[in-house]
Amino acid sequence: MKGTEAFQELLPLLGDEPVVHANGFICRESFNLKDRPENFYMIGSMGLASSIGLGVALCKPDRKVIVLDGDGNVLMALGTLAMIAAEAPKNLVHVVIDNEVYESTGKQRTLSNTVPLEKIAKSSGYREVARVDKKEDIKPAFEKMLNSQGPGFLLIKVEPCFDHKTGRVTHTPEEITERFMKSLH
Ligand SMILES: Cc1ncc(C[n+]2csc(CCOP(=O)(O)OP(=O)(O)O)c2C)c(N)n1
Ligand SMILES: [Mg+2]
Repeated sequence: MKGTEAFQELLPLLGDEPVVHANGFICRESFNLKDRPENFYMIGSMGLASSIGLGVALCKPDRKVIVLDGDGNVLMALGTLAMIAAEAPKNLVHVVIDNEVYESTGKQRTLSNTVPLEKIAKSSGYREVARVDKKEDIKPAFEKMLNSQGPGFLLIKVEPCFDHKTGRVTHTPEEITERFMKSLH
C-alpha cells in the first residue's frame, strides 16, 4: 500500500478527535486531504507529536486523542513510547505511518525495517498493539483501537510514495495552536 492510500483510508474514519501530526509529509498529506481545526500540525521539529499527544490525552481524558506519527519520528523519540506506556492514558491512539524511510528529507533509510516499532510499543506496555500491511485492514484495526482501552499503537506499513508537489500547511503555527485549543473545549 502507498502512504497516500493509508491516509485516504484513515482520515474518513475520524470524527471530532484531536489529531496531533508529526512533521513533514505526515502534516502535508493530512492537511491536503482533510484539514480540520482538530488537527495540530507539528511543523518543524521531529519527534514531538507523541509527547504533545500524550499531554493532550492526559488533560482531556474524555476525548479520544490520536497521534499520527512517522517511523523516523518515533525512532527519534523512543523514550516517549516508555512515557506513554507508563502514564497509560486510556484515550490515546498512536498511529505510525511506517515507510522505513525519512521520506520528507529524501528517503534516507530508517531502522524500522529491522527494528519492529510495534514490538517496542508492546514490550513498553501499550495496552493494544496492531500492525497492518493491507489497506483494507486499516478500518477494522483503527475502529477496534478507538473502541478499546488505550494506550493503543497501530503501525501501518506503507511504501514511500508521497508527492513532493503536495502543498505545505498554509496556517501559521499561531493559527494552528489557536484553533486546535478552541476545538478542545
Ligand atoms: C529535530 C529535527 N531533525 C531533523 C529534521 C528534518 N526532517 C524533517 S521531516 C524528517 C523525516 C521524518 O521521517 P518520518 O517520521 O519517517 O516521516 P516521513 O518523512 O517518512 O513521512 C526529517 C529528517 C527536523 N525537522 N527536525
Ligand atoms: Mg518515514
